[in-house]
Amino acid sequence: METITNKKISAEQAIELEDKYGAHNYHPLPVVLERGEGVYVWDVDGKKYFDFLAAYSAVNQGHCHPKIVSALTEQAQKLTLTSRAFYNDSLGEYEKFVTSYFGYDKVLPMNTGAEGVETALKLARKWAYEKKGVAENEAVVIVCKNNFHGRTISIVSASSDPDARTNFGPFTPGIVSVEYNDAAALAELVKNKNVAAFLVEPVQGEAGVIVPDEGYLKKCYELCKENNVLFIADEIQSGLGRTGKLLACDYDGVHPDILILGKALAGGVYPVSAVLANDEIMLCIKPGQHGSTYGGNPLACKVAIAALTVLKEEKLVENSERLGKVLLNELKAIQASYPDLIKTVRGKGLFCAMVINERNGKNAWDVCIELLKNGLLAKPTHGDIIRFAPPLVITEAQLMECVSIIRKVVKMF
Ligand code: IF1
Repeated sequence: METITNKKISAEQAIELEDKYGAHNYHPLPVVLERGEGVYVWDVDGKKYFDFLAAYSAVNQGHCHPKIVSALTEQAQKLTLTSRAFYNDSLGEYEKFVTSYFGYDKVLPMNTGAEGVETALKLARKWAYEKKGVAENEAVVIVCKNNFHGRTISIVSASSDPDARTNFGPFTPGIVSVEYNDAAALAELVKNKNVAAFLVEPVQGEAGVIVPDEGYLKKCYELCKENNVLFIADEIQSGLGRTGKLLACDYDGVHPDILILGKALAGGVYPVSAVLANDEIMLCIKPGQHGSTYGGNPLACKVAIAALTVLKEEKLVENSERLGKVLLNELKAIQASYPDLIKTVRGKGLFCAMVINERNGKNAWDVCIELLKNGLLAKPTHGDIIRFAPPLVITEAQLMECVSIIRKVVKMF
């Protein structure tokens, strides 16, 4: 096999290399990308696509946003990583910026979303033992059925998805499931004095953009307050403008006790996650009790400040709210024209999903292949659901172009 220098690689070569040398833990759509800008990505043959997945809501600010990229490249010439063994000139500035941006006393900086979720779980347990007085090793965390919070063993211990759990046991104890969007069921479970926290996605992403009833989050938050249980919101995918509000919790006016962010916190340029909480909770973790080599590194700090600044300066939350309504209405109109192919559509802001009726052997994957051929990238989840979540920088004209592609493809089926 010839060595791959800077010679252009063909799509087939790229796929072959991944197949031969990479773990087979994904089944990607047959497209090999080499460039991204705003709502667009290009494959190695120069074909242009609308990216309607936005890297699972990590590129809300659009691909390779110049302001975020330059924050990265500028800092990369100065100081990339000190570890937390020493102070540096970037972390404190970022911590002040992000805590005032979301209204919390403190932030614990991590890298991936899963690390953020794990950190939140450790924080909640610590608080339960040291503040709530739960007996040692008795703390319970309540999670929702059909959740997705990441891929670590403790997180998949909380999953109800066989693909996520099978043959990854034994599982972490102290985790109880509750039906999503069912505050009455939660009311029963939070009476247990050993409950430390309730962990919830304000909109369930992987489950297929499941938007709970209005008031559900508020009711859950109140139940948590009444029972001295921490309300933890995993806004890694639903946050940062995706649903048309800065946080999806904002629809119910809920300020989570612990807020977990990731993905678009760094605009797809670098892995950055964050756990935010007030002192009463955050200071339960003492020096040496938790950390990470890269957590809060100078690169991450500068990139995150730029990503959050872009979100505000370019009014991406407002754009998501306005165009999300347009997208959902257009998808509803398409569904009404093709009810036998499309079971339902749903969404909040630029976070939408279409549920396909599998028929004559055609499923969501086949629809996504046709969308790809027509210049729009979207990925099916759980077999019959197609998620439509473009970068929040999309314009109305671009959105309408995408709607016509979706309509054209649906018509073909
Ligand atoms: C994959 C989807 C999956 C998340 C929420 C935590 C995490 C995620 C709400 C963990 C990550 C990613 C992971 C990626 C595909 C994508 C995903 F939901 F977005 F579609 F898998 F379910 N909380 N979601 O959505 O964050 O550790 O990945 O940074 O694993 O295939 P991470």
